[in-house]
Amino acid sequence: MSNSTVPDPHGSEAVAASIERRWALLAVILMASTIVVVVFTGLHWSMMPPSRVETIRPETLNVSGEFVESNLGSEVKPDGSVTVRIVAQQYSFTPQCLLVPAGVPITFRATSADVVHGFLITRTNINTMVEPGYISTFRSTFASPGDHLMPCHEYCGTGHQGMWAHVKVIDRSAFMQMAANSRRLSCAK
Ligand SMILES: [Cu+2]
Repeated sequence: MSNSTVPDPHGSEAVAASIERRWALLAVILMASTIVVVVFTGLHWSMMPPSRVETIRPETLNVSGEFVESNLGSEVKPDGSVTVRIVAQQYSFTPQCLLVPAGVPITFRATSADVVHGFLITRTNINTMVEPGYISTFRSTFASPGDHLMPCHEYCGTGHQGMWAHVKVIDRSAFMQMAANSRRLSCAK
């Protein structure tokens, strides 16, 4: 509100400048603290972006290839690790209940048959988007047996709030015994 030709008797220009400096400092502090939080949680929770991009045709998921229904669920690999394959669609996951062993490295492979979905597994750092046309892959190990929920966390339509699955982590030896009798495991009823 100052005029350069008329001296300001109330010193309002100086007041305005100091208030501006204060807000500028606040903005810098906000940005810096946001970056600190992102870096800290990224390192502390070992978050990482998908390590590679694999593509897949969503129209033919249920006809042929890795994500046909008979191939979904948990598979024990020759090296003893476990791969879990999941398909997300409006408004459910297949399988509805994932069965996995504790203390074994698990590779999750998930894709979508229609729109963008996502999921997280409660009380773990597992959290990914699931996009049509791409395979989301990540590895994790469950320390101990237990039950977890796996909700869709990416708004995917009117039935989104009802889209979730269970994850049942069981003892390693019990899991391996079941795996000996079954090609793909899940706890879906
Ligand atoms: Cu969804």
